[in-house]
Amino acid sequence: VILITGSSGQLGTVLTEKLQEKYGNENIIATDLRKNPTFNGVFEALDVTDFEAIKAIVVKHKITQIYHLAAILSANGEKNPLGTWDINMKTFFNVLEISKTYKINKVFFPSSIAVFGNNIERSNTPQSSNLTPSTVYGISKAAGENWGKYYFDKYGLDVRSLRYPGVIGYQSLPGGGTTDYAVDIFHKAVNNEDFDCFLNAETELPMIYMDDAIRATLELMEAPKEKITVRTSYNISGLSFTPYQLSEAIKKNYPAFRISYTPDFRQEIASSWPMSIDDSEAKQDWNWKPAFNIESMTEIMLKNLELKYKKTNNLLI
Ligand code: VAH
Repeated sequence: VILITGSSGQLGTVLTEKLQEKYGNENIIATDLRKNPTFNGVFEALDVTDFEAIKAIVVKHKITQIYHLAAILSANGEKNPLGTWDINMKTFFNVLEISKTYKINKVFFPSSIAVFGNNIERSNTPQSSNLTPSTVYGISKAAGENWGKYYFDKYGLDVRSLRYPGVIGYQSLPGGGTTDYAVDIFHKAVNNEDFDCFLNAETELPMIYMDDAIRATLELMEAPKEKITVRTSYNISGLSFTPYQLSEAIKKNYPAFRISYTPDFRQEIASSWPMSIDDSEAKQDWNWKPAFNIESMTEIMLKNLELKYKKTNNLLI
């Protein structure tokens, strides 16, 4: 039985559904502070900073695997650095300790390209780069990766992790990240609105389409244990583009679409991150290969959001 924290979040919403499809609704226990109104399945309200509350759920549902997705993202994290550190670390320590005590089979910890900071090779950033994160979110992810490895080395806890690029999907909205623009832009485009981007036109960042992000997660978690040679967190790549390139891809479908640029504090964060990622280790160890490029992603995002907004508008009428 699988426990997911952060199940109402951007990634959690879609990952929960995929896990339900794969293992059956009754074997997936979704948890978050609040339930998604549309969620179907077993849900428990949970504040992951509450050790006793997680423990109770683990015992009650005889949990064997945990996907710990709850966290504060990069941009929001900068508004309250110490609070973010507390939440991101306390929740993960709770998960690690409970997993050790109750002999959880596998734990998934999402890391991020935010672990990288200035002084890296920004193109094709290698797995083994020096980690000098520029945000408290990145610092918490870099620390988390190492704690995961520590629990594996010392206690044999099977913690697995990916360094996600910015995740782009139509099913859910991101909350407070630096890569959020790449989702917001699609919502504006299908509503025939202009988009003002908080990064400048040339800011190239690593991104990944939601289906690829979910597939990478499941492939990593299903890989035979002996294949996992990276116990901190795997670099994975999807695609890379700038806001300008994305707007051009959107214009092929929406010729009237207009983008403007008003960089804010998030520009500095983005400028410290890689532009693209070298994921040789993930390729080698568990055959990672992304399937989406900017054209196929743009097409599928626009099509699905058009359908979504059409449905909501019909309901409103
Ligand atoms: C953020 N989307 O912007 C997250 C991510 C690639 C960065 O971890 O904070």
